Amino acid sequence: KQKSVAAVPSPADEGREEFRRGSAVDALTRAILDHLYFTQARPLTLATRNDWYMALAYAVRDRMLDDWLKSLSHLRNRELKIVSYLSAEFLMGPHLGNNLVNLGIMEPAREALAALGQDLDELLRQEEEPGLGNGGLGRLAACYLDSLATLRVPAIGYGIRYEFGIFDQEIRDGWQAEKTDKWLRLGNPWEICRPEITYEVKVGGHTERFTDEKGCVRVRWVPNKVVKGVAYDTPVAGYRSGVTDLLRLWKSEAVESFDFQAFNVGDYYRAVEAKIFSETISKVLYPNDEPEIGKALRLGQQYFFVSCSLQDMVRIHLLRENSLDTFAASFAVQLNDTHPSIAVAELMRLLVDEHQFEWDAAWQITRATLAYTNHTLLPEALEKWPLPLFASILPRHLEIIYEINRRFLDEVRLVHQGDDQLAARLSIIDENGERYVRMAHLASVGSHAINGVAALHTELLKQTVLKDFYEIHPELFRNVTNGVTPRRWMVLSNPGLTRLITERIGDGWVTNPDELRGLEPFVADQTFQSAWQKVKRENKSVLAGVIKARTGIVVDPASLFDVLVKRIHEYKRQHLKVLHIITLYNRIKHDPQADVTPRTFIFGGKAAPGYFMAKLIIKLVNSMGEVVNSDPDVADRLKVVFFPDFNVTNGQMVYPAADLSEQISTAGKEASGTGNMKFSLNGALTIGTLDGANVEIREEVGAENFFLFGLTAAEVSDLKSGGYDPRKWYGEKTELREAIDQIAGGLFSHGDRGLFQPLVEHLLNRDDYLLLADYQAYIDCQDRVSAAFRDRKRWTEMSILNVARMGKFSSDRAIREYCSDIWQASPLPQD
Ligand code: T68
Repeated sequence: KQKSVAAVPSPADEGREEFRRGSAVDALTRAILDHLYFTQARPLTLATRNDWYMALAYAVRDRMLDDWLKSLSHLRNRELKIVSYLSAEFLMGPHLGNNLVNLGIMEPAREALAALGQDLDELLRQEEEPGLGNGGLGRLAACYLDSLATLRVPAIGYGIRYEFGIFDQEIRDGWQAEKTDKWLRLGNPWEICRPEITYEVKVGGHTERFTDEKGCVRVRWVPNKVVKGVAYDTPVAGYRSGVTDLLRLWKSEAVESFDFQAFNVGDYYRAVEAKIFSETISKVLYPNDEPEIGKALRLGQQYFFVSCSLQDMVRIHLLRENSLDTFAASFAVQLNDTHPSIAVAELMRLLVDEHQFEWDAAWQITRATLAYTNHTLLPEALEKWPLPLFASILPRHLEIIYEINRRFLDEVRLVHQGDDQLAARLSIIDENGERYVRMAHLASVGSHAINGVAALHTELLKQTVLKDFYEIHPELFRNVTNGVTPRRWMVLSNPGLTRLITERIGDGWVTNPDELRGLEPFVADQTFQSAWQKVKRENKSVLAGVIKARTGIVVDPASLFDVLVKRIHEYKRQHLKVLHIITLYNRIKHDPQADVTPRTFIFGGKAAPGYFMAKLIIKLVNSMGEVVNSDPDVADRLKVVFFPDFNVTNGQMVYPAADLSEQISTAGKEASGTGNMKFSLNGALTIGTLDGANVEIREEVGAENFFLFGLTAAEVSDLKSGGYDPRKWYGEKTELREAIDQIAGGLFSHGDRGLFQPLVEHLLNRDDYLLLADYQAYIDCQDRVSAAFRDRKRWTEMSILNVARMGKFSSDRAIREYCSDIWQASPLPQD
């Protein structure tokens, strides 16, 4: 028992140390100066911009601590279920601005800094964003943490503290060049290292059977390596909710005793090798938005963070209760795609091998705890691990998976007697040719709920990749349409629009965006329309300035900003957009007086470093842009920009400045999309296919406020099964043929016919994503867009209605659905 320390003033005493907690300008000023001196060890005269940024960040973090420590103490409260979001990626974006918004201290902080001769916006730009994710999936995890904290749901996001996040993209001679992301270089003021919260994780080796003291046969895993995971905690503040949740990321290190034996016999290098192996695990994010098949390190990363996280949950649970029987009442664990799906076998291992549970009891707990979100239908993107590789890293888990599979298939065979095909299709082990562990099957068998991320996606999931699972267990399936946080994606990134909206309808919409409907009465209001246009115009001017600075290209803020930003992928069809631009270019070339609506085409997005076709598409955008931008006939009516290094920070500038949002994936391929929501929330109109969440966005904003084109998912699959021949379309559509011939003929490659040959060949001979079939519909729809943009009043009305009707796509709504339909988790009571 601790001695009473009542005589010592506790830092938690209310009223004390105002400068550590207060949000008034002078409290903040004192706090910043204090950190500059005592934390950064800088006198005013020598402080760099980074010192100021760090001092401010620490001052802000201090203001999160009371809520945070309160939340951490709630973790011990057995009444409360904790949501545990397991994700290999958390694409948090810069923390400072978001925390200022959520704590409600943006303006006092600005004033405090101004008094100190500092500009808040400059310090906001100083932060290197933690790019610990590839794209939508990682960003979704970040939006969900924001909503969990805002809704006062106790939650922990568990992931990996990659030393190097997603690479920085540069464009050299039109090609993507990757630069290592060194986000930790200048320090990270938001995280707190917890050197006492560490777990050991075994790797490799073999298993042994032994009889325990009670006479039961048990299994012991004898690894050939052990690594240590150390917790790094980052607070995630809710929007004025009084709750701060936890992002706990694991860094891998060598265990203290690393290869002591080798050390003793003087084998220094072997000892150091073991250390290097340990530290490699959390070294770098795989920069691929598709799984990396057969990469041992990737499987090692997945197991590493899952094992640390589950061990941590077991520890927390045992602080609450004395038995693991009730584990599922303490934690709802969500698997963000299959990347953490090894959790199924790991939780079984912890319960059966380490805590002596009977198999059936352990299985019941495991399934009651876990739930699985699927994010893709692309067959090539479904994770699977070659059996020999899997066995060499996780020998015990493979045995457990065999046992899970045996029991599962026995049940299947019992109900569907004689259907061996069905059992083979459902099996966790793929036995067609080389043998694999199918992670989506493991996740599905081990979960009590399986969800897709948009209505269409969930339906297709039930009809395609998880059809057999749906047929045997329809009750497991749910849809939870994705959402994004209005705090980062409106309040922080679009202060002009936020102010305008709030002036009219108050600020309730920030946590209850259905209130945006209150804007509808103003759609036709002249003053409101002008103010609306002015905000958009200012956002466009800001972006134009940044574009000029980063690319040297001058763009006109009065032109239609037509934006396509997302990872580069053939199914997302950036090259369909290229065909559109070339078509407009040709119309001008054929008739220089042609009446074209001036447009600025803005592309952005990273290509996986090993994805050749995606990189070639980037080169094509840039090469085509050079020709179009410099042609005197075009006379600046069309401008093409590739905005380098699209990330969260840049997204915050781009979405608010867009007039038109391009969501043009082949129907049935984009699981949901979340960029589509960010655009529309910021008043851009969408041109899109009936894919992913576009379907629901269109339903909400109204068909008349959405530019729809293209084949439906059903038409896509019919066309493909009827033997699709892209050459037929090429032969029939003159403008299309002209554009493709120009790419092939070297018009955009200084006469080099070889450069884009792979792309052209792909389009003419395979065209997996049906660009040619959708081309004419796209062009015709774009012509309607051009006409609509000329009617400013009508366009503005459509823009206002888009914002007013987007409430559904708040991540708060999505999190409420997860809480009630999947997690059975509830908010903390108000204190
Ligand atoms: C995206 N997936 C979906 N994956 O493509 C998108 N994958 O439609 C959806 O809106 C979003 O998830 C959120 O649900 C991804 O972003 C990855 O980034 C990824 C990374 C590694 C391995 C596989």
